Amino acid sequence: MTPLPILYSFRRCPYAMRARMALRASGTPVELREVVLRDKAPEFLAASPSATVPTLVAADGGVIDESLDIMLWALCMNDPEGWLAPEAGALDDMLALIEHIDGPFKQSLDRYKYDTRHPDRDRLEERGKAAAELVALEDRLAESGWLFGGRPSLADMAILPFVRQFANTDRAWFDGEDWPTLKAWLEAFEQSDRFQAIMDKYPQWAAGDPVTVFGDEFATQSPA
Ligand SMILES: N[C@@H](CCC(=O)N[C@@H](CS)C(=O)NCC(=O)O)C(=O)O
Repeated sequence: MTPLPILYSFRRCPYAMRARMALRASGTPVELREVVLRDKAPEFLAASPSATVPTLVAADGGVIDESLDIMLWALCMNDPEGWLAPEAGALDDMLALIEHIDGPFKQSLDRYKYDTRHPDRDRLEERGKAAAELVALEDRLAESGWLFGGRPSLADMAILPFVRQFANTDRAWFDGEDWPTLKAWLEAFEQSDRFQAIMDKYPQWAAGDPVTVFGDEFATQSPA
């Protein structure tokens, strides 16, 4: 039997979340290896050039250590929900928006959330910059409910984990802002069966552990 692809993942990492969402949507089972960032397994360090999660090791040994590339890898094989072919706009439009969120938005989010690491920055100013990006998303969402039309696409699933991270930094403040469609969009994501499923908890992986199959409801633990 061909070995499963291996996904080095960390439950709370938004990059790993988006990769796990796409693997589920594409119906691609993987062997999940939970990484603890302050105690990275030697096998993970040997496999991942960047030593970041998520990292996927394909059955042919190829390594992908960028979350968006893992999403595209899975969805190019199988995309039953049409995440790569949105109702409105095209793949390039989605990639441009994702790049913007991964860039300026994520930078402000980090300076807001991890403000003690950025003593030279004003936390609330950074929150304001990130919020301006979310207001732009609200305008898009108000048109059709999702970022590129009336159903979820790659862009929604790549971006939502970061909006969630932003919201959770100060949920009371976030909930008090006037972005009703954005809030409904985030809530639909957080309440979805798929999101719940990708947030299952796994113990830290170590060599010799039984294989944890992620993406196959009927065989979550099978002997190595
Ligand atoms: N560009 C990468 C970024 C991934 C990333 O930065 N992941 C964080 C965790 S959320 C990480 O692994 N950091 C390494 C560390 O903390 O040692 C991707 O999209 O996969």
